[in-house]
Amino acid sequence: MMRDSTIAELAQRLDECALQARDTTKITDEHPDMDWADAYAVQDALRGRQMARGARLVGYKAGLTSFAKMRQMGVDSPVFGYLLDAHAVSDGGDCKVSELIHPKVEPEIAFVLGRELKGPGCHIGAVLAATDFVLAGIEVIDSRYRDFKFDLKSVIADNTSAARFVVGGQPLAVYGRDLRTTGVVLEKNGRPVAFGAGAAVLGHPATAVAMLANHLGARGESLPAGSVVLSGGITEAVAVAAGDHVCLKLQGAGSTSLCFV
Ligand code: 0L1
Ligand code: MG
Repeated sequence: MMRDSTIAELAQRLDECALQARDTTKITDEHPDMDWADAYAVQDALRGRQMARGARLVGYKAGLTSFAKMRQMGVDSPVFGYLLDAHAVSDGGDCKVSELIHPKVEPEIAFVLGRELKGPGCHIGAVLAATDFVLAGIEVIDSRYRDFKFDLKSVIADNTSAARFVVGGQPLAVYGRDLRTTGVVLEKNGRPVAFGAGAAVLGHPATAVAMLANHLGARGESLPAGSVVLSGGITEAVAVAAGDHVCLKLQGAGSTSLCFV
């Protein structure tokens, strides 16, 4: 186990990198013995710092849930993080590139929960029963690590690269809908750049939400009613720069978009 002072120091470093839009080397370079509990302890300390400044927790995310993402990042299991009000961009709104290091976008199915979801023992059925509706979601990821080079423990500490997200305004009920075959098209500057369907995420995106609830349950936490949950990028992440307009179409749920300025 890492010392509390080391955890606090690492959280401070990652927090300052995000605030100042500057990168750092991955923390396992200096702490090769960091374990999974340490990694999530740094993430917790980071969240604690942000909430002490007044941020509000609005949701959670699962990351690296598709084979495309796992292959892109050279890792082999999902990771979990949190979403704050400061991460939210309004639908069609602007995202300032000067506040970020090297942003990329991912097409996601966002779950909005009508009921609390608490592990252990969550499965697809429990997730669908607790889900009010899903929305089209675009996650903007921005690793605080140089050149997006990290291992799983470093990326967990860095809140799984969470930076910004936007969701659409057309809710899609999950009852009677097969989210595995629900398609997405991600467009950059009016051109389609990535396509996929929900099954790209662990066979069914609700599986990612169940894994997240079970992960939180093991730590004494749950997914509260009203949470938004990003279930993971359906395709590889796409790099963006100032001037780009990104739009995601989710079959049956309209679209959502944002402009990088
Ligand atoms: O949401 C994600 O899939 C990102 C997880 C962290 C890895 C990355 O920065 O791509
Ligand atoms: Mg993501």
